[in-house]
Parts: sequence; structure tokens; C-alpha cells
Amino acid sequence: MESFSVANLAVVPQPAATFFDRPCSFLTGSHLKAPFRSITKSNSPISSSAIPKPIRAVFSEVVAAGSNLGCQQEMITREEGLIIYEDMILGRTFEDMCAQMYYRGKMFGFVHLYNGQEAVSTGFIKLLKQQDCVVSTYRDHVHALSKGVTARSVMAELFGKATGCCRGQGGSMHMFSKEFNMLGGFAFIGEGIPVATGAAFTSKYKREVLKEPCDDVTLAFFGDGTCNNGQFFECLNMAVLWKLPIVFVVENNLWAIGMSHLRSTSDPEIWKKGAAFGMPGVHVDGMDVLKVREVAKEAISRARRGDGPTLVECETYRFRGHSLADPDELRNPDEKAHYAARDPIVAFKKYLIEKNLAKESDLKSIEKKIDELIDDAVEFAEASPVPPRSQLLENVFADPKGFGIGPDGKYRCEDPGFTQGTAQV
Ligand SMILES: Cc1ncc(C[n+]2csc(CCOP(=O)(O)OP(=O)(O)O)c2C)c(N)n1
Ligand SMILES: [Mg+2]
Repeated sequence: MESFSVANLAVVPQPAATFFDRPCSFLTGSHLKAPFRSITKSNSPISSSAIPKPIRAVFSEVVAAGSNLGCQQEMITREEGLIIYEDMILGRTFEDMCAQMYYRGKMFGFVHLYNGQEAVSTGFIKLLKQQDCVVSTYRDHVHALSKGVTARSVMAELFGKATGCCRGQGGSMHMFSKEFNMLGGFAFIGEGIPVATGAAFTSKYKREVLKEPCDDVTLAFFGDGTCNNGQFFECLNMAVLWKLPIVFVVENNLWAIGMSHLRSTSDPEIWKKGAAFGMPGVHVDGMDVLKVREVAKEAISRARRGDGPTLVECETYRFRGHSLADPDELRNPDEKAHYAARDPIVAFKKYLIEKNLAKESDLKSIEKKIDELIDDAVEFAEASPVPPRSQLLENVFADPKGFGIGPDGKYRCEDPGFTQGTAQV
């Protein structure tokens, strides 16, 4: 018999398995609706041309036990519909412009675009108040825009200019705004999850210990690949333990750079992992903004009223490569075509028109307004100054002597006032 080794695993073809071919002790009760999703191990366009079934949300045991979390088609007003449409167009147009500017050499380092995933950002973030917090990943421009950070300051940040939201020091992967409680932009995967958990803890501490009127909620966005990292599990545990006002939003775009989600995780149904910690877990069609919004509404209000965290898995897709440096040759064209046909913006536009919530001309004028806004953002970024040289050394806390470098460029420990009030160094 062949001995098991990682080397063998790499060359042995993977058996065609479904998501549900493993026994799953406590999630198989008859109360559960038969879960399904559009892409499974057995119907993935990677290996077959089977036409996927439509997606609907599925429920974990905890959700089924008593919450409204789930997914009826959301009813919206005309006004809400136009806000949602505008935000998705803003995200898409901004990212398309980023691609142009990147290839013209206006941006430096890695730039990861969000095209295709707009329904998640809009569906969640447009329900927030300004004080609520958002924690993102390196795919963060659109989360920042949905949260209210201006296109000018996000574009200027991408150009490395002093007028950027981080004064040009952060770049693409580090969008931050104190004003809008956009807490970043994190380059290391999973790094933002503990920060988000800490932000949610702050809200709870303010309310329950300091007795301040605080019902702020934190949304933590991250990808499918990130759910295999330790911080994910550690933070789910703490969030339930302390009943924190947080929503963990997994943007499952089925890929982690060039690694398929179906090959890299023991159980690809991420939503199920909430139940292991006693947290509701929901799977939702992340290409349908109204379904996302419906689930988001309940998850956010659960958090706001003090009922604790929720794990939401949004099944989505990125329409471009992992970053603008990625030629995107690994993903199967059938799979790309399948999701391109489910473009969340095209689908929502159709919905608005069919339901008589908007006319083609209303939507055209939104598109025109956003085009102008993005052109203005580029002009602003171009015309903005680069940061002064002195800024290079700000926020640098490492130096050979271990005490940091001050804004004047000198070691802090050389400042006579440095040790005042502290232990002798
Ligand atoms: C701690 C850490 N390990 C590895 C990497 C390299 N890396 C960058 S992106 C990425 C894949 C993440 O995939 P996913 O969480 O699905 O997010 P997506 O890019 O699909 O939005 C990896 C492994 C990293 N940035 N940080
Ligand atoms: Mg991914």
C-alpha cells in the first residue's frame, strides 16, 4: 500500500466530492433546509459544464433556532434603490479607473481590485452609521468608498499624494479614515480580524462599563482563503464569548490568489463554522445586492441590539486577477463566464427597471455623475503634492536604539524631553 505523504497528495488527482459527502454530526438535523450553493466540488465549471442551480441562503442550526436571519427578497424604495445603484457604480467605475492609472504608472506596489464583489460592500456598508466601524483587507478601496471616504482622498492615496486619506503613506492596501471609522486596509491576511474584534470590544466596553450611549457595530470583511488562518477562529471564539457587536463578512470569491477554495479547506462551507462557536452562520448569494442587504440588515441589528456576532458567507466572484500584476491565467474560462453572466450591477439595474423603481435615463444620469466624480478624483490626485521628505520618518517606531524616530528625523531618545516622566533609560 502506498504510504500517505504530502508529496503524494500533490500529484494524486482529487476525487470528485460534493460539499456534503462528509458526515457532519450536528448540522444534519431534519430541521435544516437542504443546503446548496451554485458551485460545489462536483458541479464546479473547473471540471464540468453543469449549469449551477440558483443560490439561496441556507441556515445554520443556531439561525434556524429563532432568528429572522435568512433571505426573503428585500423590498426597497426608489430612493434606496438609487443609492444602492450609485454606490455599486461608484465602486466599479473607481476600480476601472484604477486599472487605467496603474498601467499608466501612476500607482506603485500591488493594487487589488474589487470588480464583481460590489454587492457585498454596498449591501452591508450602506446600512451603517458613520460611527460604525469597517475593517477591510488589501482589497479595500471600495469598502472605503461605500463607507463615505471620498473618491478624491482614496485616489490621491493610491497616487501616493499628501492629500490621500493616509497622506500618501499607506497606498492601495491601507485605506484608513478616522472620520468615517474606516479602520484599514491590511496587507497581511487575517490581520484585520483581531482589529475588528477589538473595535467591537471597545463599543461594548463603552456601553457596559463606561455607561456611554454607544450602539456602534463593526463589520470585518475578509476572504475565503483567510478563513483558514488562526485569527479567524480565535476571534470567532472571543466574539461569542463576549457577545460582541460584530459581523464577520466572508467574501468567498472561491479563490485565494491561485488556490481554489474547494481544494484548500477541510469544509468549504464557511458559514457552518459559526455554529461551532454558537454563532449564527448564513450563506448568501453575494452577487445579489438585495439578498446581501436583507441578511446584512438582520446581522447588523442583532449586533446593535446587543445579541452578539454573526458570520455571513457571501458567495461572490472577482472579475479581474488577484492583483493588477496577475495575468489571471489559472481560473477556468467557463467559471469566469458563469459569474460574469451574474454581474451584480447588471442584475440590479434590470431589477430597478422591471420593478418600475427607476427609468433607464435615471440610471444613465447616475453613471454620468459618477464618471465626472472619478475624473475629478484623478485630476485632484494628479494635481496634489507629494508628501514632504520629513513625512518619511513619521510613524516609524523602529530604529537601532529601539526608541523610534521623531518628526524632526532624529532618534527620539536624543530628544532631551524623551525620558521625562518615564523610567530612566
Ligand atoms: C499572513 C499572510 N500570508 C500570506 C499572504 C499572501 N497572500 C496575499 S493574498 C492571499 C490570498 C487571500 O485570499 P482570500 O482571503 O480568499 O482573499 P481574496 O484575495 O480572494 O479577496 C495570500 C495568501 C498574506 N498577505 N498574509
Ligand atoms: Mg478569495
